[in-house]
Amino acid sequence: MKVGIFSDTHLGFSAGGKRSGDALMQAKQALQILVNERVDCIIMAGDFFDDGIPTQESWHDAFELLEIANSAAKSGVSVSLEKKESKSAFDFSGIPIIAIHGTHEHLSKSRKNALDVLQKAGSLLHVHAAKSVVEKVGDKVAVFGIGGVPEKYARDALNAWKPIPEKNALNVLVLHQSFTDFLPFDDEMTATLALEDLPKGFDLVINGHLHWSLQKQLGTTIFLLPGSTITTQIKSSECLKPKGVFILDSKTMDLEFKEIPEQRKAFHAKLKFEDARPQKVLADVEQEIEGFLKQNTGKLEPLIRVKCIGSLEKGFAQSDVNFSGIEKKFSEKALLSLDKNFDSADFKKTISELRALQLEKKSVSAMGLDMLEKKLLETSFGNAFDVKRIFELLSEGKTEDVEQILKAARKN
Ligand SMILES: [Mn+2]
Repeated sequence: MKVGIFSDTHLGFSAGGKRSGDALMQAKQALQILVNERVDCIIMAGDFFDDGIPTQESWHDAFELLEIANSAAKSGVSVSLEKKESKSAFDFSGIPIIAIHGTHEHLSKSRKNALDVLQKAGSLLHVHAAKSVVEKVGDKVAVFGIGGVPEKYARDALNAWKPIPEKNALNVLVLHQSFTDFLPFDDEMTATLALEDLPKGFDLVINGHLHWSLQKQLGTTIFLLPGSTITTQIKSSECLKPKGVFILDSKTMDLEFKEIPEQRKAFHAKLKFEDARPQKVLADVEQEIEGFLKQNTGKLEPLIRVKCIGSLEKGFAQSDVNFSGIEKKFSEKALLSLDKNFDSADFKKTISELRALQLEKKSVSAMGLDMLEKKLLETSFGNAFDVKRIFELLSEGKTEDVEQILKAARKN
């Protein structure tokens, strides 16, 4: 069997911004590659949408995208979904897509998430803490999926589920989390899972969430990060390889990478200065941008991120480095993201300040949820109920529902 793999399409990303069309444009090419390669089934590893509650426009994008697989010629496989004791056949048109939700689509247990809606529409199969078996004469692939959850619950969620590989099948585990092995520093708040925590006996483990692509052999298991189909944050790890899809041959276990033909290239540089004058910084940044523009082979204006660190000559402050001239000069040629973070005697960044900056990158709702969780831990409620649900209800103004949940929690 040929299994197509893609992840993190982030439909709706940068809505209204300069890159508003990128997510759909690149995802359509990704899916088209898999259809052209006549894969038998397709696995999607989460973050199909950029938002947990997609906009009308994002739904439109989703159906436009999925139609590519849904209207393709049938591959002749049968697909079933097994969750706990129940087993049902998935009635699909075209080439079946087996998907998990990502951290972006994650909602509290009591709610239907965006992928549940797509499954109801027959567009894909949403597998969460469940197994889907794909069969074609003499060939069987068992896909075990678990959707993305907040990192601090990831380890517990995986341990509670305990997927057991099938005999006489190719066993694939699909998840959507961070792994401590891939973090630049040890930070318990951003990942609880390590590669060694992965359940054993799987032939292939596919992990979404991390947007760069990587393939790693773990004993008899192939660990694959398919990477996203779009660059959301311009990180150095993401700029090294182009975006694309993977195709697995279930017989030979060969994994082939296919690049998305028309994609917005991303470049990243970190320039380090020592006692430099602002003029020198600006000249170097400009030279770096020129170099990247020469390297850009794509038709689209590239994403270029340049970060300047180090120190400025005595008497100069960070505010003396003004990028506005450069931004104007290249405004038609590239999407620039220029950043400066110089050390200076009167403005030394402490670790805690950096952490605070990192926190600021979180969405307002994520920060709000964190605060609510912290406050609740200080009360007698502790973690007696689903905080995310409470937060959602509070933000929708449904205080009466919140009161009821709190009353019920007090009884327990
Ligand atoms: Mn993602």
